Amino acid sequence: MASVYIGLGGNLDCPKSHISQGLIELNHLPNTKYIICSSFYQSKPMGPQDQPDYINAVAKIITMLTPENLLLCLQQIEKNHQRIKTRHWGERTLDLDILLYEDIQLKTVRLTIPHPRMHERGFVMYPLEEIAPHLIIPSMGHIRELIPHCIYTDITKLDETPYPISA
Ligand code: ROI
Repeated sequence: MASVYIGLGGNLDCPKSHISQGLIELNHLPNTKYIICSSFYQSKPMGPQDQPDYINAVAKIITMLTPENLLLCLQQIEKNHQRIKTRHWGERTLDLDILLYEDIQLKTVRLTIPHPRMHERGFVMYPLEEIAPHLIIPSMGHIRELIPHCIYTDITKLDETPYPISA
C-alpha cells in the first residue's frame, strides 16, 4: 500500500460539505482507505479575487492504485461534484490534487509528483503540516523549513474538521 497525501479545496456551494463528501468517496475507491484529514482552512483565492474565499484541507489515504489510476479516480470524483471549468484559476466546487505519493518523483504529461507548486501554497502546506509535521518532501525538503517560504499565507485555520467517516 502507498501513503498518499491529497489536497482538497473548493469555494462554491458549501465547500465544507463537498470536501467531507469527497473524503467519503476517496474511502470508497478500490483498494483504498482513508486515514486522516486536517482541519478546514479558509483563505483568499489565489487567482482572480472576485470569487468567494476557499476552504481547503489535506487528507492522507493509503492505496494500491497507481498514481495514474488514482488521478483518473480523483477526476471522476470531481465530476461527481459537478465541477465545471469556468475560467483559469476560477471558482470550483471540489478540486482534488495528488500532492505526494510515497516518496515518488514523477513527471508525465498529466501528472507531476510532488505537486510542483505545493511548497508555495499556504493553503496546502499548513493543513499538510497539521497531519504530517515531520514530513520530508522529495526534492523540496522538510515541511517545517519550507513553510516560512510560502507565498500565499493569508489563511485561517477553522475550528472545524470534516465530518467523520465511519468504517
Ligand atoms: N486559492 C485558494 N486559496 N485555495 C485553493 O484551493 C485554490 N485552488 C485553485 C486556485 C484557483 C489556483 N486558487 C486557490 O486551483
